[in-house]
Amino acid sequence: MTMKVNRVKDLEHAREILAPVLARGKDEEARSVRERVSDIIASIRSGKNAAVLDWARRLDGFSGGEKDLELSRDRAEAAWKALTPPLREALAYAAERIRATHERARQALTDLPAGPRGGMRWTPLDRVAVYVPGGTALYPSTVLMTATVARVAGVREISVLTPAGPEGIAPVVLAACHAASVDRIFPVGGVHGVAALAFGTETLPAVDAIVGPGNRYVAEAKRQLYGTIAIDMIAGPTEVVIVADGGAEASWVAADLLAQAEHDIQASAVLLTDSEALASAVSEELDRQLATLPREGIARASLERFGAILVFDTLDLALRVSDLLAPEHLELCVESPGDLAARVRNAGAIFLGSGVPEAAGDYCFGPSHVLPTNGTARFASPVGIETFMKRTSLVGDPRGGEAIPELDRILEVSEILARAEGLEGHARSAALRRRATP
Ligand code: HSO
Ligand code: ZN
Repeated sequence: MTMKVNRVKDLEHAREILAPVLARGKDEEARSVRERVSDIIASIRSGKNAAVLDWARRLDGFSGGEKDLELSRDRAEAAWKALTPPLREALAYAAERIRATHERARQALTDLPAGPRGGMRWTPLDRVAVYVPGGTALYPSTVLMTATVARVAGVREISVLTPAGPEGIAPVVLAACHAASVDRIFPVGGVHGVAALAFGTETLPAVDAIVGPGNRYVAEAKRQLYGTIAIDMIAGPTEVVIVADGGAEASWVAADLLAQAEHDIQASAVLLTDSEALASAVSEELDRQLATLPREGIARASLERFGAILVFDTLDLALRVSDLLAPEHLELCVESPGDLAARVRNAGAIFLGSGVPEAAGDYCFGPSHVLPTNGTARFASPVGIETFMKRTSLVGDPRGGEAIPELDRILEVSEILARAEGLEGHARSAALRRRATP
């Protein structure tokens, strides 16, 4: 049996069993990754295009020259036209749903007009790059789940950055760039790609933000470059927690755990339930379904290290453990998911009820699939409209000082506090206005 069923009595016990999941991604290799990443960043900063090409050839098997560091949008359009109609329509459908969901979010993000108490205004970023990972799977869905959102936010120039081996970018990824109306496409990835777009080179423009998932090197590059650029988050390997009651369908639950585990050997899939019968049935189903899964090897390796099945006396305890893990995805396969969802504090995305699996959220339900991982849902949010926008504060009133009822007191308080801080220049600046105010 790939996954054994653990009967768990309390939070401490759950913590022990989940220790490998809780420690995931925080290992000793981190230091060597940091150093390697900072070396590559330094080389791109000084070497620009030549250094980008050098790393792309060495690490990705890139076969082009300097002029191939950017692909024309015609290539994306041609890839789009060459798709089979069902695939083309599926991408268009997904893009449209994602657009519509974020359009609603955009409308909900309102400015606070300037007035006597100040205001706040949202402005889109000017240039944004989205990172689309390479590796053993293709991620056209990630193009849609980032670039479409940036478009709705009003970003002027959206680039896609993705590693390209000797064959170049996969046609379906290029087609997704067309579906998301991406402006510029750069067939470079890795630390070298991220650094190139952070600093700018002869060919690649410096951007304001780099958004999207990547491997640990890419995540570390984003961490080191934060400040030169904005980033969405420092993403780790993907994960799911499923909270299920005795009424859940074991084959569905097992399928959802495998859908997560097949991503990556570092992925984590955890079932928390109050039903021993469901737990055993899921464990058996996992073996049955694994036998025919094309990515069986990856899924099995992930489950063996970062998979777990825990049975509790109550779903209440299950929810507390879920909050402790703060999962990227939380599926609530229970009878009344709304009630449980209301009690969840930490999760990137909550999937309400068995009918909508994470897979639907991954591809087309609406909200972005780029979510906080590795426990960061304690404090971080999914990619959304705000990722691609910034807020500007407005101080003062557009109608002038007379419209501000307490202006004299505001100036007086500023003066007093300035003197308390030993900043006479500030105090005088405020005092001058006081004298001028009738
Ligand atoms: N589950 C991944 C997203 C994805 N799944 C893309 C399939 N394609 C992280 O949320
Ligand atoms: Zn997925």
